[in-house]
Amino acid sequence: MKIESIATKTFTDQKPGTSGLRKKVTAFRQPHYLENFVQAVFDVRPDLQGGTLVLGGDGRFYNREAIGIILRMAQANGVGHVIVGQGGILSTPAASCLIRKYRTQGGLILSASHNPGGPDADFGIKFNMPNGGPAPESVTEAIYQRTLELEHYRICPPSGINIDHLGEHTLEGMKLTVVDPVADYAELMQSLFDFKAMRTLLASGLFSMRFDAMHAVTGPYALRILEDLLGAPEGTVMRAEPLADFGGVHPDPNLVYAADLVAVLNRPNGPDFGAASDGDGDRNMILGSRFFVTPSDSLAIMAANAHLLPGYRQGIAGVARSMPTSCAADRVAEALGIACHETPTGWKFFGNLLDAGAITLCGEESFGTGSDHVREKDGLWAVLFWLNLLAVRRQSVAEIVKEHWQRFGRNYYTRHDYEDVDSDAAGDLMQTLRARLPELIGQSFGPFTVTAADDFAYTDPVDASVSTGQGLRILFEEGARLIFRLSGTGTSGATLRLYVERYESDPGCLLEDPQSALRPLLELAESLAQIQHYTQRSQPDVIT
Ligand code: VG1
Ligand code: CO
Repeated sequence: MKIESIATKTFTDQKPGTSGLRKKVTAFRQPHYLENFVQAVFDVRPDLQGGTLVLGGDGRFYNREAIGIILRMAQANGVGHVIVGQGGILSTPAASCLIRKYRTQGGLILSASHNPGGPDADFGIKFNMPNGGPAPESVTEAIYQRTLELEHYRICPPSGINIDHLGEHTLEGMKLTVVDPVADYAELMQSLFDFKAMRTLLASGLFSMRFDAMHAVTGPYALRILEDLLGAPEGTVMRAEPLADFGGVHPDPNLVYAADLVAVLNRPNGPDFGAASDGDGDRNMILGSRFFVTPSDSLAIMAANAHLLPGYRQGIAGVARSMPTSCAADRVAEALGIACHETPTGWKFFGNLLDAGAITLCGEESFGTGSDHVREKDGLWAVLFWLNLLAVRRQSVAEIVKEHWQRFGRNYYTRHDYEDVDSDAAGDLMQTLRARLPELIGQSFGPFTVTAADDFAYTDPVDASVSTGQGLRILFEEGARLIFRLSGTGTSGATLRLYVERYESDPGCLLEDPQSALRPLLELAESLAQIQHYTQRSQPDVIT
């Protein structure tokens, strides 16, 4: 077998962020850039030699080219077997499913998730562990350190293999299996949810739904599961065809970027249930007729209702949420007598808790929910969870949420994003606020008294690893919170995220608009952090 050892140069910017390495396509296309990162992965994961690697991505621009390069490098690095999704397609949760099901040594997932795609937009790559989950910080750090010292990478000449052809291929020294990207995932979903009940609901004539795949990876998954297996009428899945540039839109399922879907759900006599997923299929947005379910509430409602669904009938062991996610799930956990863990932002922090059986469900405010069925957040899983719940409870989405608030109280919640802000200015804002935190404790601002203020740090209860600098928290009496964080997934400038929460238990005050219910806290955030001054913006770019 011909293996070339290519002399390379070092790039100093290959430190993975919240979810892998994300850069502009133009950065990835620099000579040796992708290759260096991939070689670093092979170097720090020696068990891939002779082992099996899962490979796929969300179909965005550069996906195919990158897969071609990675296959040649896998061959040169002695990987025994690669399982690749047909056409190079795998949603992030489907990749996690394959890694686990076939007991592989890990996977490489190509995606920049909800970031736009195309020649001038974003690309990304991340390594997932044998448990199917994103590599923990210790491993991403080792990969990064390796990129700083690497001098050569190994690659084989192109093999001419066609990844559109399903089945087994043999390359020199390596087996390659091209799999249907949907089949194993669809089978897993059928083991968790009551497909018969959902089919009956969809055939009842009393219910309709719409799913927006946003021209991203979930199109083929949603068509197969919702339209073929569950019998939803043709057209239920909109924007179903994956496109390399997602049709020019942000494949991010929120009220701003999925405005078309929102408009459909707001129509008189529109569908009863609406949902969308992101570029790589791990996020979800849940809508009812003229009704939006905040992701933090979605997690809490899932926890409170999981026992009604086949895959979770035995009850849930515990829940976890990322720190900025609202505390709605905590109240459910308390009522159920189970633990609620608070982790830093990013799915990689849930892995140990899931592996240890400490939690069954977990979620983030950023439109991510999931369970122990895989080790990634899972968009379509969340949609099926809700659909199954609607079939069991025979109530509307809004009724289920409002009943939940009546029982547990409501955690009013919003996130304001200031995108592509000057990096130094964003850093200054954070640094200035961080320095002020100690003096805030005990102070009152109108009705809000600060009980704690810190820079969030997390000690993993399973392996005792410590992660610091995970976001500035200002906590007030009676469950109000302000959180400031800088994004770790952006590719230009800095993105400041402000998360605002307030708990309300008065049954007469549960139906306000979150922006007005949170107005006093938003004003307090501005006065404490001088957001307008630092960002030079009078308003956030995105409100969710
Ligand atoms: C964002 C979200 C975070 C999520 C991450 C990856 O990170 O806030 O909750 O886990 O994206 O999601 P950040 O660092 O930009 O705030 V995805 O769908 O991009 O894999
Ligand atoms: Co995603």
